[in-house]
Amino acid sequence: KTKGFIFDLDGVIVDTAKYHFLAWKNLANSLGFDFTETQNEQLKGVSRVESLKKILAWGNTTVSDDKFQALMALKNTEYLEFINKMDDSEILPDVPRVLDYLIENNQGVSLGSASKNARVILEKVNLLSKFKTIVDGNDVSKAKPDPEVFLNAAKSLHINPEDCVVFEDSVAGVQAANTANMISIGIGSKAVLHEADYIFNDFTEISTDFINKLINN
Ligand code: G16
Ligand code: MG
Repeated sequence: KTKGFIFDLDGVIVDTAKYHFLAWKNLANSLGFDFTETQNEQLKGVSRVESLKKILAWGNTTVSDDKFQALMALKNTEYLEFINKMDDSEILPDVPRVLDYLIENNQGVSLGSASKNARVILEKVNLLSKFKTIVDGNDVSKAKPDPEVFLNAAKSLHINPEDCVVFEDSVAGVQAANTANMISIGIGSKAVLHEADYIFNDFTEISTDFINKLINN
């Protein structure tokens, strides 16, 4: 049977989550406040606009619409400086093994990311050709935990949501997958991702047996 396997990007395929954190932290510091790594969990998987809204609220700061746009642009410029230095050494462990296994077994492989920089990052790490379809921050209007991005990915693969599996590192993304009626697989810590159907620290813990069960269930 052909199932849909939808991969989140930041924090699942590559550890760009650390670059988002650094860039947002520098921005907050420049505005005169800071936020913690625990607060940062709430930014994962969330769109650029929603992230800045949360950060400004944490700092009890309000800005004009023009300033808001300027701050988003500033953050993205710094983020892109990190991205431009990336290469395939930054692909997270065993991601290529799982991607290649799914492709060899004729499964639908799609990207479902909130990032507007998704294509650039996949090109940098040489994984663009692995994905049959890509749905990213340029294609959706509602940020995770809204299921829009994953429902669009399922549609792009011509596979029913019930036959899709989502790999996610964020709370918002796991919630989006669950709302979309997909199997959610959390990549990261059990303490954070407890709403997921399955949780693994990383792809090295995902066996061929387990993937076969997902394909055949
Ligand atoms: C990612 C990150 C989020 C980030 C969002 C938008 O989503 O997890 O922290 O805010 O993309 O990114 P950009 O500013 O590059 O458009 P995902 O869904 O790939 O984890
Ligand atoms: Mg993510």
